[in-house]
Amino acid sequence: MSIRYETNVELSALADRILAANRVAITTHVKPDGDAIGSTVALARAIEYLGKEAMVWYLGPVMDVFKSIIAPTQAHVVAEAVQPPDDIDLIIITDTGARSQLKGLGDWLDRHRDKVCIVDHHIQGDASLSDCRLIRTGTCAASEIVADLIEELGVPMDPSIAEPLYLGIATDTGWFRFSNTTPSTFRHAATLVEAGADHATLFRKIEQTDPPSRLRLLARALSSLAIVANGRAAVITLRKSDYDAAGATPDESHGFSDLPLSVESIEVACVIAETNGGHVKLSLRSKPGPNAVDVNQVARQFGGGGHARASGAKIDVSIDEARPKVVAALEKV
Ligand SMILES: [Mn+2]
Repeated sequence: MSIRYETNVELSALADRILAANRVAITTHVKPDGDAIGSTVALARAIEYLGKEAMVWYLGPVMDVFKSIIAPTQAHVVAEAVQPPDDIDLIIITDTGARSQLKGLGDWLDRHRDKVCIVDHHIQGDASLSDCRLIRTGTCAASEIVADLIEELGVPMDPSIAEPLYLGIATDTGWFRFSNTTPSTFRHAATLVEAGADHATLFRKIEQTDPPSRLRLLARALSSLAIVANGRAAVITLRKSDYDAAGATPDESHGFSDLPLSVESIEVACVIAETNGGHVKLSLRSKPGPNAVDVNQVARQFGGGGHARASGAKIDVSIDEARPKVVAALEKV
């Protein structure tokens, strides 16, 4: 019988586990985002304040923009030859409870299962990872739960803890625009700004760091824009030659698929990008609402998938073959 992925501990019980430990390892999901970085770094600093040892372990590359947030806290990146130690008292996983997001640590987590606690805000996860789960699906970010945990621990909120927590809350809510933004989100944000989180500097550090090549690539992307399906769909085409001319790497077109949605009539947008291997990558986005297009269904037609509002696919044809097929699929939905 499988156990449901539900909360089963109180904040105070998790705080007691931390207070009883001396060496605490903290980890989070692969390719850590702002919430993953913010919740782990803040928790590590709070645990160090209590005179205990805290170590942070990340899976996959840490984006450069986060490095100044993490320093001076020591963070390790898991690799074949770099594994977390076994002599620890407690392991805290934040912002996920899914094995698929923790590949590379599975054996270590299972070996220490009775020491593992989860702090998460996602609906789905694997309860088999831990019997100590603090899951609040109504919170906007794991960082919001960690803020409460730090208060419960009696650690004063100083700028070095407030800043990463604010980062987690701000990035998971799209800087307070997404529907997961609640009155509690604003209350936490206010507390963190009062404690010294410099929100304007953080925004600049995280959101205004593009290289010029990305803007040059955007110019080429927008000049390829085609509006189809009676003005309801947009298609952007990016060829290998566009990346080369802009001097941009493949990941620099990240987020372009959201841009056409700023047009009132456009319900669905797709970026068709030629990859280095000669394949074609589709990124699909749609707006919420009564006539929302399920882009997961569209991506599935091309062997991909994802979510109803955001999904993607990789296809093994040339970009000139792919484009009319994508346009036809969008015309249909
Ligand atoms: Mn999160």
